[in-house]
Amino acid sequence: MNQAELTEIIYETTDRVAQITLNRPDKLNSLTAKMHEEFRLALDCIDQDPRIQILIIKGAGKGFCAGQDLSDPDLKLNHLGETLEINYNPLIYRLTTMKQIVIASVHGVAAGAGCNLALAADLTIASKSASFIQAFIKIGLMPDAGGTWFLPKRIGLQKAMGLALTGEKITGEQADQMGLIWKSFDEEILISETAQLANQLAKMPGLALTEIKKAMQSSFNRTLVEQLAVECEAQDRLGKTNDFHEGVSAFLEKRPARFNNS
Ligand code: LHQ
Repeated sequence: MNQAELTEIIYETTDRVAQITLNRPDKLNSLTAKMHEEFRLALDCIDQDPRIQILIIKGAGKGFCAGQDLSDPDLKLNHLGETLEINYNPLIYRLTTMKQIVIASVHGVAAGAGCNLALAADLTIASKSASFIQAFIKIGLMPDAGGTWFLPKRIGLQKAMGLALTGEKITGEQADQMGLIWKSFDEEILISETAQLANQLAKMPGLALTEIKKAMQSSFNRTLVEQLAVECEAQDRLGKTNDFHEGVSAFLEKRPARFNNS
């Protein structure tokens, strides 16, 4: 992909970590059809780059993302389902099923579909002062982009209903305490904590990270017996990897493991 083609996101890679920055700071990084198109191009690049193990998603400027750009001329107001089908649903599905671990790093506002984009990550981290808002009800809509799926599963039906029905804002610190996100940090250290988490995961055995993601993300539609069988098959695959043998050898030899994703 030619970086010059990108005007609404920034795509960067360093070693095993890719980063997508939503880049319309004047409009609180609200999502346009063009931004979705660029997002897809960046995800295609990640698919084609076997080195990438971690994806960070963040926002430029003062916030993460204010959801759909309500003034985007490409948005067909009488056909919202079409926009969801073409842009949002494939994006959310792709993030939750891609083999890389996705980290959303949220500062400032995450509202509407922007909030649910952040929740679609495998790990969502935020500044304590960030705002998570299911803003949809204020404009006569309901949560989309996976909101009605993520919220009850993470925080239970009552809190999910409360957030969706009232559109009440919660801070990053409250989201952390409710179990909506992984962790919250003081704003000054969010960037360094994001990098630290990404680098920590980038050094881990990638095949195992992917098996964890696949098993967890798909667990909700299975019984315990079915899930035990999924674990059995996946663990059997992992037991045959070089990384498992390296992990055990390193443990027995009391040295750090050197994983190579094979
Ligand atoms: C925006 C937006 C925005 C355009 C701030 N659009 N300009 C998906 C697909 C298909 C169908 C429909 O639904 C969906 C789901 C959705 O996501 S629907 C949209 C859900 N989002 C919202 O309703 C949030 C709307 N924004 C707000 O309520 C406020 O901007 C929040 C509370 C997010 C932030 O407030 P402030 O910090 O006071 O910032 P601001 O309002 O001054 O915004 C800064 C600028 O960004 C401003 O532009 P301007 O040119 O006036 O300086 C806003 O107009 C613009 N902006 N959100 N969603």
